[in-house]
Amino acid sequence: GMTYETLIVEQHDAVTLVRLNRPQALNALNSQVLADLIAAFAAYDGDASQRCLVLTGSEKAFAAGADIKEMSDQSFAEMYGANFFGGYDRVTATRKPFIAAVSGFALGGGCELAMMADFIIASDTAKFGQPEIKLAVTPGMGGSQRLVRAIGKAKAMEMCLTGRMMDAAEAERSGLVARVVPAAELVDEAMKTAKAIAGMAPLAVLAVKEQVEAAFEMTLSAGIRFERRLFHGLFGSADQKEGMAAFVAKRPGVWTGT
Ligand code: CO8
Repeated sequence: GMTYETLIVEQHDAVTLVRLNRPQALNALNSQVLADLIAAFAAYDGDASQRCLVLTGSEKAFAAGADIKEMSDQSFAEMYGANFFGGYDRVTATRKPFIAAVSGFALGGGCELAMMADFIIASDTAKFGQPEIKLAVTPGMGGSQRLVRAIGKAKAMEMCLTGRMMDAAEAERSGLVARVVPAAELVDEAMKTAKAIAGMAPLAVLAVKEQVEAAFEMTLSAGIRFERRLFHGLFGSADQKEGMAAFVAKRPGVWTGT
């Protein structure tokens, strides 16, 4: 497999496990991390044997934000000219599912990276926050948009204006995370969930992801029409015939991805 400077990437059957690995900087996201993530996600997307991806950090930190030391001296011309961190659009462009498994700090860009995932599973030690305001800047990797959609205006605005952290219990209550599990079980639980998704019919998995994402981009009536058309379209797949026949025969379905 490929090796990366800032990531540890493993394939476990049909699941890719990606660990952020800059422990000396609490996994702060610098340009090398972004380059490595782009490459790892492109490899995942292009490998038909891989059906779900788990992105995690360490027990202490998922990621403590964009790398402040790398950004601090940059000018407007450098940031805007290079479209600094615009490359995260290539991470979110993957059509296949991706789960963030978050333990410890998920701050600033770390919280924003977690929110790029299809959903977040958190350990009971997870702490989410958008502390950029304390550095006299703002969220810059989608936080002001995705946090509002995830937890609503009141909590999102409060978090971005004060920089306060939200613990795992509040994150679950607020809808930011799908589930909270004990820290020691986080990666196992996320991998188990990923394996379950990886065992579903691949075309249906792609379609579900497109449908749910459409809910954030479309009007309700357009989104419902889009959903229905994808549903109709799956009746052109062999796996739909197999899935429904298997149900009637009371046996597990066997998918071909066609
Ligand atoms: N960037 C660079 N280095 C960092 C970062 C970071 N975000 N976070 C931690 N580190 C480094 C520390 O500098 C320290 O390094 P050293 O040992 O060389 O001094 C090492 O990691 C360990 O950190 P601490 O000693 O601070 O560990 P503590 O346990 O005392 O504190 C905290 C942990 C509370 C997480 C603390 O490290 C902290 O507050 N970190 C910064 C959090 C933050 O402000 N994050 C937001 C950054 S800005 C951002 O993410 C913008 C995103 C949008 C960019 C998009 C551009 C378009």
